[in-house]
Amino acid sequence: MTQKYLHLDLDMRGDIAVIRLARPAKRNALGDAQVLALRDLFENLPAAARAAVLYGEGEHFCAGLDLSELQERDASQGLHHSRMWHAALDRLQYGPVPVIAALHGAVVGGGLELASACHIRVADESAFYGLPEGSRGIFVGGGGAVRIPRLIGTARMTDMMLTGRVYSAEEGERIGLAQYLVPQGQALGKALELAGRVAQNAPLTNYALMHALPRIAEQPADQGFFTEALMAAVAQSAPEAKDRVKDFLAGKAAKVKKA
Ligand code: 1HE
Repeated sequence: MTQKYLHLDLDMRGDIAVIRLARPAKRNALGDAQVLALRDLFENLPAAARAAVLYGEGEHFCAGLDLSELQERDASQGLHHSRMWHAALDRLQYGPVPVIAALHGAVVGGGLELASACHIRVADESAFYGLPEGSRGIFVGGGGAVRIPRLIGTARMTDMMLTGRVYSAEEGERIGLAQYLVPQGQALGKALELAGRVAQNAPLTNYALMHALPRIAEQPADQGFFTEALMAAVAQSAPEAKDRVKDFLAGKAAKVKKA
């Protein structure tokens, strides 16, 4: 089943929602209509979805904001435009299922902001990361100022924007922009493999990782420990958790193996 949005499509492969940025002629640049389509798509993911994969058609993941739409905007429109991006990427990050980004080619500007809102990033060797906003006389507006320093630190983001520094795929994996680095052409396959594994987790575990963990990580330690205890109590009380633990004790579940 494929659902078409503007320059965006959604294909259910079993319980994995595979989402494609589909505007290769413009390097998957995101205009307002696509940002709203992304918001709608994540608000209306099919109930059968247990995990999602996001990738870009063509040579690049995403060239960021559609610069052709930027020209005539005043300050108030700019504010609302940024808040629209926030709303859309918030739906993705705090949606119903974990999202795994498969990255290749340009992951720049708003493209990096989009990737940063995903829960796991898999990059192939062709990927490169930049924040050209600095040299275009603008600032990030899609949540990058919040999410990117949490991945790589404020100093590295400042350097990227001040100097136009571009990180390679290898560097990106080393500094924390992507958790996985794979040979060219293999990012989508790896992302689908990981999504298959994520989809087998207890739904409440995935929920806790998406919705509780980032909030706990931002809390003062004392409050964080308390929220963690509440989340742990809720998760372990689910019948599915009890069954999974029983299976392990009965020798029926996989052991943790050396990497
Ligand atoms: C675009 C865009 C775009 C390409 N908006 N049209 N992002 C940027 O500053 C990145 C700008 N793009 C690039 O640096 C390069 O295009 C790429 C490195 C991504 C790809 O290079 P390449 O050689 O494969 O493609 P190209 O020939 O540069 O572009 C192909 C077409 O896509 C061309 O249009 P055409 O009609 O001449 O064929 C380009 O104009 C078009 N194109 N990128 C509009 N971004 C929430 S705030 C976020 C703020 C930002 O994201 S600012 C950073 C914007």
